[in-house]
Amino acid sequence: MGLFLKIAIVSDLHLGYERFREDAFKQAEQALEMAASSADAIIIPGDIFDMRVPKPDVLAEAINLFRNLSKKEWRSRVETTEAVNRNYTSVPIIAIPGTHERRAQGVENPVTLLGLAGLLVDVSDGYAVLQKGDEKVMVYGIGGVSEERFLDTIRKLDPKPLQGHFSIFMFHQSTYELLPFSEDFVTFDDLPEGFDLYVDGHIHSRVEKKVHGKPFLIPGSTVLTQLKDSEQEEKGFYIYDTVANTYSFQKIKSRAFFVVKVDIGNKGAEALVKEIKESIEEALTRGSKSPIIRVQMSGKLKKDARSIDIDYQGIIKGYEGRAVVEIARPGVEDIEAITDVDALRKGSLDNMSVKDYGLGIFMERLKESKYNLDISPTELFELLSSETTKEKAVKKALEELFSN
Ligand SMILES: [Mn+2]
Repeated sequence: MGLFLKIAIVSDLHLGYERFREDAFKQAEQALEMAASSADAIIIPGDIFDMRVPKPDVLAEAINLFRNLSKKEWRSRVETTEAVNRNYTSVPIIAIPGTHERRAQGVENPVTLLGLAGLLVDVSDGYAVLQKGDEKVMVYGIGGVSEERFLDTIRKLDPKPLQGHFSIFMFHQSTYELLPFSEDFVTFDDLPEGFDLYVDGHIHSRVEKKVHGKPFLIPGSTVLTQLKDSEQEEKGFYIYDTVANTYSFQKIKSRAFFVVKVDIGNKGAEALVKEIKESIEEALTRGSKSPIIRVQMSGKLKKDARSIDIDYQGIIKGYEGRAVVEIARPGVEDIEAITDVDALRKGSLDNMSVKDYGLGIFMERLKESKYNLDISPTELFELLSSETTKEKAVKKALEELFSN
């Protein structure tokens, strides 16, 4: 009959990501176009955009991308929706906002805008039903919320599968099994029961697990963002066959990323520079076009050698056009490195985003100062980080804090 439904799961596109803006766009475009030509529908568990308030040119990029997809001859269509926002299309592209798009409550986010424009279906806090012939698929979505509110949100919404439908539960959060360092994270058991497939975003590397005996999939991001060891794997997306209950990972052409380790081990400045260059040259022989190479150093220089004598910027510049080089020095405050070290200290995997790390520090400090106010710390964090100028953010937060 050929009526099986193939669902592509594409996540964390991070359009507008400043550092690798073109990679973000090209790799998102490639993943979505491949998905559109090989699947009957696309679901996106969050972080289409890298920021809550994308600039008009980033919005234009996204609009063009999704408009092209919506013109395709789709073999399935969205028949019904029951979500917070109204639906304006039958094109089978279903999404939720993620943490990067998350804004203070009651403020529109950019994924909702794409939904309003009829370019995709925003299934926040509700569901959509896809149909192809007799085959029906239901997708229930909960957009990214602060971690400590997620369990309450599940309880309040009480998501249930639909009878006679292949039912998918889609969300964008951390889970305790994958990141065992915060009691705020839900466990697999907390997720609603009875769905045929669980799909999560947020984590930028690939995950395949089981929840309530059913597949749980995270495709990872389509663009490199955190430059961690775990991001050296190939990028791509999943295609899930809802009749055979099988899935496969489809790779995209993404910029290669290599982490090379250099032991400073009592070297002098000159010897260290030589070793850094050799390790970069070695990575360049692996045959990728303009890869990102992160040099991870450990150890100390020999006694009378000074780090200041090493022209790291000169080394980086020397590879321009051939590679994007990043040199992580020990002892230099590098947020990603701190995140890694901290996550390791807490015995977790290295999958935490910088934002979550920032939020973690914020919560800890508030706890130390015995914070006790009506507004939740994460709401406060959202308020403080939702404005582009510090003055406005502080003003807004103060208003919120002292309005009663
Ligand atoms: Mn993300």
